Amino acid sequence: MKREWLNLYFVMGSVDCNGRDPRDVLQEAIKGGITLFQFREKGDGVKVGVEKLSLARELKEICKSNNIPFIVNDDIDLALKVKADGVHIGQEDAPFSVVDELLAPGMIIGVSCHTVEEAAAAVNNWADYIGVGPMYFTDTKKDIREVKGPGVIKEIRNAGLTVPIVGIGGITVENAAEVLAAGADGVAVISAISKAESALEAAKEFIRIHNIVTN
Ligand code: TZP
Ligand code: MG
Repeated sequence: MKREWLNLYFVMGSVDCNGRDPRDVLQEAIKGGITLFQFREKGDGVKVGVEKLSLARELKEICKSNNIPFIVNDDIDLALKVKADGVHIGQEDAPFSVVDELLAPGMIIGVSCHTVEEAAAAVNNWADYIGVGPMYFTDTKKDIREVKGPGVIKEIRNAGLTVPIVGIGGITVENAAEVLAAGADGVAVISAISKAESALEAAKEFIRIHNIVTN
């Protein structure tokens, strides 16, 4: 996987879009410059079964026709069915070795990490990238861990780990620069794009910030 794919990682499911059609929100976000997409169908009122599968297929097609890699959160079966480019797993999900076994060769594996120890373990297991958070408080995920801020990314970098990293959790255009300055390759956001008045403008602004901080 390319590190630049993490520049602006948009994560979203049908319940994150303030009632808007997720396909439209994704199209807009792509026009705004997102570099990676994760289908994360979590929370109250989510789609299940064939409805989830068909939404995943449609979002995958939108990504494919725009050359945006498509990642599925947790659901390995679904990832294989829609021929996703990869999966993202949490510390509580299936163990890495099990996931790796099930995936097609070359599929990306991203792992959520909250500490230097978890990051080191993910690297030892050949995670392609890690998501570190929550950076800030967020209402989007109900079972979040303790908020540690961008400092934990600094700790991971100071420990010598060069693994591709995205910060996640409560990231907005106001605080994204801090996360990047701490050593993240990019930011992963849900609501700051999915619930923005214009997903396109929001994504553009994140890219502008990324360019300022990393150039
Ligand atoms: N993992 C840690 S925090 C979080 C996830 C999936 C939610 C991020 O959502 P938002 O709206 O960008 O804060
Ligand atoms: Mg998970």
